Amino acid sequence: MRLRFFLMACTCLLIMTAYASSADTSAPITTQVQVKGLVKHPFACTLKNVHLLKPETHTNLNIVGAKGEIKKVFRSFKGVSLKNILDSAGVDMPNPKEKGKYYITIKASDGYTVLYSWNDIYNNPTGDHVFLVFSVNDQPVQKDGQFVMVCTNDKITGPRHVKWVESIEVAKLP
Ligand SMILES: Nc1nc2c(c(=O)[nH]1)N[C@H]1C(S)=C(S)[C@@H](COP(=O)(O)O)O[C@H]1N2
Ligand SMILES: [Mo]
Repeated sequence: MRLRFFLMACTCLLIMTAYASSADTSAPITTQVQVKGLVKHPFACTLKNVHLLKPETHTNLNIVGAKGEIKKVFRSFKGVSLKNILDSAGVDMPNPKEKGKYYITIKASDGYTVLYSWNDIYNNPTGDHVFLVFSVNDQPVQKDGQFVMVCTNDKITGPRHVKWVESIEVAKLP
């Protein structure tokens, strides 16, 4: 009887461990964000130097899924604006007539990718609403981190909420 109980307990434990690992779909934590592509000064953004990029604190942002469901609540968050990041790197645009061809891709370590056009960031209110976030609700971003990006004026904020950001790249259409 004791043996049967022991074997049953072992089976339970095994199933639980298997379930826990299959439910863990998180991508590798990234410790730096490469700012690269068509920029004059490529650099790696880290928790050590992010403070040089004028961090801002904002409150009350919900991460909302496609069906309108609230997935996460940011009562407060700290981040640096994508525009400040791009200004530090210096977008390399020899011919300003081609500004409409420039875009910025935000890539995550699981392959998830989001883009902004140069005009979204520099010629539209959206440029004041896109942040590389390193702290949420007074805690460093850990499980989804160390950096996530958000666009706070999106109606549906989920799709352009990027977890595990690993690069910000400026590119240009042919
Ligand atoms: N790196 C990465 N970021 C991602 C995703 C993803 O699969 N990978 N899913 C997106 C989607 S579809 C939504 S709705 C939001 C909210 O997801 P969360 O509840 O997992 O934070 O994250 C977005 N960010
Ligand atoms: Mo989603």
